[in-house]
Amino acid sequence: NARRPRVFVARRIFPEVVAQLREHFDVSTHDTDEPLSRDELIARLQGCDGVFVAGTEPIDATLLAACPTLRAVCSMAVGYNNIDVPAATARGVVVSNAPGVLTETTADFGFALMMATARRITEAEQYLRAGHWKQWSVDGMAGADIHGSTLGILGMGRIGQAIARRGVHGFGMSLVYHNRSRLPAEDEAALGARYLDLPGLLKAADHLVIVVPYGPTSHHLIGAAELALMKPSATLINVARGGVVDDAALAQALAERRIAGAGLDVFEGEPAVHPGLLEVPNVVLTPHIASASLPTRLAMCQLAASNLRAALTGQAPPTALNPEVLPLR
Ligand code: 8YV
Repeated sequence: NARRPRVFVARRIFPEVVAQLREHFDVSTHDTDEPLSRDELIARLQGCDGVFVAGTEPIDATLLAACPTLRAVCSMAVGYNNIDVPAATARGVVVSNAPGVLTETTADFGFALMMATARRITEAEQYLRAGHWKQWSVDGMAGADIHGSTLGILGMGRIGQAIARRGVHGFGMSLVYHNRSRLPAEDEAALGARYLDLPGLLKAADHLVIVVPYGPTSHHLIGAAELALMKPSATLINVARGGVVDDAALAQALAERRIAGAGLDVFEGEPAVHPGLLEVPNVVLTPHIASASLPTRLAMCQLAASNLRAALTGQAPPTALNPEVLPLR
């Protein structure tokens, strides 16, 4: 006799995942890629028990207060800086993210960006397409080596470690890293990883890959002062979040060749991109697609859907961020 829980899917996702949700819930969907405004989202959430989001919808205290029936916020992203988890916890709303399923795919892409940046693949293709390739040149489009160089990882979580494994085992790179906490000694030993403070990491890395979560403590973690510590031959790769890097300072450092290049999948204020980054040649720019292999995007959706199912049927969601709220219900 109990009514089926109501779920709103706030992004266009794979139809088979919506179909799975419909087996358990009354589902309404937003079917275009145009993001909903905050007011539209609040309107669509009235009377809903759960919401499926990506890493983009701002789920803050005001929105939660305006949607009092909401009991579960399930995101298909691993990063959850768009969700105010303490505010959700205070209201008894369970929140989940989607860790694990995108680790290897995102690490593949981080590595691809690093290689494209070091070897100037985008710049070289543009040169070719523009018809500038008329002869061979001894230093034409010559870049930096990956193999045998020093890989610097800022943020040694799941994705950071997956990138580190590729670098060490696949490319014979030596590994330096900085993280809130050190890896266990056996993990450091397995990777030959050297822990450094942030300035030490910036000075040592030939290729710096940023994989830290975004939040108040990582906002503009890399700005002009930090970029100034890097080698002029170094590259910087960001597959974490826009805002961790000060894009204006980075554009300037690239323009002045204070570092050799950057590979960026994420931007402050995306989908807008700092105009200075669009002007410099020594940067590889991609539209936030590090997790975008089809199997991985499907797995991310399915994990978010599993979390919703569990949260709204009284089971433990596989990847809840605040499972402590559940016994309260
Ligand atoms: C998502 C991401 O594509 O998981 C994350 O944190 O940034 C990406 O994998 C994006 O957030 C949309 O869900």
